[in-house]
Amino acid sequence: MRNMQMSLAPRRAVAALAALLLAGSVAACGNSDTGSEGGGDNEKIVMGFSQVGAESGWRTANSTSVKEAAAEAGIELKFDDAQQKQENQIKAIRNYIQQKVDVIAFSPVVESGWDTVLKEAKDAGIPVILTDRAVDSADKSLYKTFLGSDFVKEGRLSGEWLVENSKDATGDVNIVELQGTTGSAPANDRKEGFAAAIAADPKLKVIASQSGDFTRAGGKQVMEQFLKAHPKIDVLFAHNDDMGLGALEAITAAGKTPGKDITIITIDAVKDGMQALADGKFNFIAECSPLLGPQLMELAKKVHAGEEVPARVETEETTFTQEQAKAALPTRKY
Ligand code: GYE
Repeated sequence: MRNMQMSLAPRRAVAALAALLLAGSVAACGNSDTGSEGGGDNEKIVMGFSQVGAESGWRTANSTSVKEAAAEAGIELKFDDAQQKQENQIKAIRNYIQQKVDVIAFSPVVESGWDTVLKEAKDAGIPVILTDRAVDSADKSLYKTFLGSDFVKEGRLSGEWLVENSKDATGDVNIVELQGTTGSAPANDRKEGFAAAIAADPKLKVIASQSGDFTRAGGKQVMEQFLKAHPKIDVLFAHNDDMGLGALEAITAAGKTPGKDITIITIDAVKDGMQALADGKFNFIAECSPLLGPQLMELAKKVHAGEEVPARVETEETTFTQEQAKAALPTRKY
């Protein structure tokens, strides 16, 4: 661990001096003390990263992005897959604290229950960056920044599309909802944003809403139950592509045509989801970008150098219709 107490002004002065020396000759190379204390490049930043799991295509793309960006940025990455369990994440974070890593980054599987371990990191002087998902801790000093999407907006955009495309429908429009992992920020927020948007039209009714845990298997299984319990389902709103893809199997097996008999709205826009959209099986996707790695590494460097970072860094995203998916697919990276 480097000395993080050093104030910015002397560090800048040292950096400027080092630059001068480097410009003139190779003299600066000999002075390793100056290099390391000045936040120089000869000591690698060590990041401990606790990932949620490998539950979806989004998650796989996110893990790849983090690993690639760390290598690119010259950051040594310790990576742990928590298999969707909060206790595993807490264990991993405690390990990182013990190992005295420079920065801890993690994507919290659920929103609550983090205060104790975050306090431990803070007391150890290790900055924490939240990536992808948020925590509900009242004490915002427990982490430096939160990098990720606006999940409420994703839900709202999904709902607004449905309002717009249900204008001509007569009678009730029955919606079933496949929620993400119970207690997770994206499940809570997408549900909230969607509900707020569809409130604009009283004929839009959520008749069933249950967690499919963000997995294909979960989506398939819960959709089977929905189809058995409800003879008239007009719309499926799935909190991610993978659950929507799992649900496709259940819908087809029930003798219905996805995208026609049942309108399907999902979130993420990973390749398989975009393919389903282009093929006419999905009807609309609100994008959620998993490519957070480069921004995360940049924030880690700044936080490690003691620089100020914004409390919230939002990902830029769009939405896709079937036609837009066809156009975007050939150049889609994930
Ligand atoms: O939408 C889903 C994944 O936290 C934004 O987690 C992420 C969500 C993503 O399992 O596919």
